[in-house]
Amino acid sequence: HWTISGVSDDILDGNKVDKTDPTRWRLSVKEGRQIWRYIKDDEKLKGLGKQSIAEKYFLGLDTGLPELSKANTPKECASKGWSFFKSLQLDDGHWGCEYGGPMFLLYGLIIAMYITGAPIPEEWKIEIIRYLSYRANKIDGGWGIHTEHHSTVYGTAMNYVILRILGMDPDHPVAMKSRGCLQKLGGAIGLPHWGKFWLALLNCYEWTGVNPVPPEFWLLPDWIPFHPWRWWVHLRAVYLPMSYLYGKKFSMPLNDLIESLRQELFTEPYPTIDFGSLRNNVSPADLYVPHSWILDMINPILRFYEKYLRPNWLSEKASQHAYKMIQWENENTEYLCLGPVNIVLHLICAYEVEGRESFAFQKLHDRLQDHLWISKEGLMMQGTNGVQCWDTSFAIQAIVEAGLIEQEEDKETLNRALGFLENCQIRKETIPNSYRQPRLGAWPFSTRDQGYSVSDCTAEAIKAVIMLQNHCGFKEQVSNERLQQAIDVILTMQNPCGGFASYEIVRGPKWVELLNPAEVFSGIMIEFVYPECTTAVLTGLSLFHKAYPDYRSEDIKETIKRAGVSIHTSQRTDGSWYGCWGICFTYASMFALESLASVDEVYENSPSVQKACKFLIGKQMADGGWGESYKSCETQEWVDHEKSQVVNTAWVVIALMIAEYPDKTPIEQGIKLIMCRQQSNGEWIQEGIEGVFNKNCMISYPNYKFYWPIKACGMFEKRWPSAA
Ligand code: LAN
Repeated sequence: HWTISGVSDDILDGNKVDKTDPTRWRLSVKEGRQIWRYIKDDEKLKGLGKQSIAEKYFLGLDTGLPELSKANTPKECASKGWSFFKSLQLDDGHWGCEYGGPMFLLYGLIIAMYITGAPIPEEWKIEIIRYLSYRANKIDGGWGIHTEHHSTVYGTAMNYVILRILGMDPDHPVAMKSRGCLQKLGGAIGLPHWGKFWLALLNCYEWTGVNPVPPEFWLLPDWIPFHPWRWWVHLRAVYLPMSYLYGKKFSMPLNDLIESLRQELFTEPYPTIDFGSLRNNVSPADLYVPHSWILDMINPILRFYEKYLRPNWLSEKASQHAYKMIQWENENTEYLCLGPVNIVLHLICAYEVEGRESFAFQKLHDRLQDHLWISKEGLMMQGTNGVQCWDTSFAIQAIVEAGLIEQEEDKETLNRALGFLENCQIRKETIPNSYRQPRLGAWPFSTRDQGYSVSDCTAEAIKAVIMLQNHCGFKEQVSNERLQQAIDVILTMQNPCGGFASYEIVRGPKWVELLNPAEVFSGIMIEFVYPECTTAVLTGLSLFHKAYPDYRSEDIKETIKRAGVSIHTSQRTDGSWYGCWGICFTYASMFALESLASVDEVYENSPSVQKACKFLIGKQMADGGWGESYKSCETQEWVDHEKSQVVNTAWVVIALMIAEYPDKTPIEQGIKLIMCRQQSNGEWIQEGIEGVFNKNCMISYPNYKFYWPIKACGMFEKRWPSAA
């Protein structure tokens, strides 16, 4: 028996939805593992004591931090920002955040739990309903592929399904409004591939209407240029359990709710729908990457094979092989899996093959909560199991570069952050032959358990470690030998063109992208060389080389040289760089200019730096700031945000300073904007979303609004000290 205090929240036009008592949520962290628990028991709650400042902040409660006077100088602004941000550090030394944005993650969790009969905790139900209700678009009640997107069939149909599984009545105003939106968009027949696939698992769509995902691809010889081992890790990881379930044509048994959903999701009666003719039918509101003609040719061939040629033994063999690889992925990631999409598919596979009582099912089930985060708007599923390592590396670098290590307390904070990075470094190889990049010594994006090496995450962590241990005299926690291991991994990751991709070297030819079946994501089939990854590696290697000139000196110099070439070739004619992981030109251009400066290319001596600065200066807004819309990522051309953004402004200001842009005025104007947006307790308020993947889906980096402005102000102060 437990209480739902706040009782209800007003959402949209006075509609009420339940909420839990925010003071009962507690975040526990261990080695980066973040688990939010709802404490129902009063005694236990008392035993746990008061909520921390961080917990209160994340839940939108009053943190009780003092109101300070407005900062008068960039230095004051940086220190005030730091004193706020410092108080959000978690017990194990890292910084956490809600890693939201994508609106296509929760449905996998809820459908998978529903199919497998895993009980969904009451507090999850309440808070997920609240989150979705808050996040519904005000105009039409639907959802897009991410939180700032227009309503699409994918977002609306799948999130509607969640509401219904979690027990929302179809006559509830929130459900009615979103259903109205779905009907207007033409109903669930316009879903992209993944949506159709998941509804087929739920028995709300016929398998005849889903384009093939044959497990047999895994049995092809490795030399085939489009063999799945050559695909981008994320597509590969999602395709694997999908192909298993597709091979089995798995569907849950029909029940009343499913019968009812079959009526609610479509505009025509379910039995009259000709699913076979709808495989390629995707609503215009959703479609981002239309099929290539090659894909449209291959799909019917695959269907023909399935229907008339496929021997049973072969599909059985393929399924078994796929399941073996699913087990490898489970073990390689301590059952966390690469991300939120494949873990929930793995759960269904483990249920199908080994049953609910099995070790695999239990372990995966336990790891679901690693992907959840509670905010003031409710419970969401995150893009990964967190941003632990990435945020902590940047936080350290920002504080060092802002010159903010002044008191003993700062040292302690950073010492704990360094300890966290030490803990995060990957120290074990994967199961042999599991198609993985060597990872010993690398750093991941989130936690060591997740265990996927990423080129730029490794480079940023190396930078943070060197700054503290070698430049600021911190006690060594990461040994030289282990730093060298990290360098060794990075050196395995350079591509022939000199650039770096995200998790692995590029394994397949570019034309494989023509097989992209996803319809809503671009650049998903294979790894590409990304300017941000290349620049991070270049800066990391330069810093390492200066600190350890004797270690693999020739290899490093050569790698740096070739990376430099790649950065120059990826510069666009207008002088900017297109950002693949942050929004957008401001993000990539900052990293690019930082890396060029690390090899002594600055405004004075480099025409490409001059061009880049000119580009950035040309985008300054009347209030002195910079603001870039997420539409830049979609259209690949600069689109102004309607308002200047603190984070974009910080990126540009940092870029201009690192590039040694000669005119102080625009930089100072940017700094003033950052200062005037700071709140009296030292924080900055969340503005537009900051990150992106696959060109079409945005994702938030809430800690960017802290460490980038702090770094910008601190760097400004170092260059132009304010009069004491
Ligand atoms: C991320 C987050 C971090 C990001 C950076 C380190 C910033 C980047 O420089 C390299 C790529 C990487 C690691 C990255 C890749 C794609 C991710 C994992 C994400 C954007 C977070 C979520 C996204 C993942 C693909 C979401 C699930 C969706 C699918 C289409 C499978």
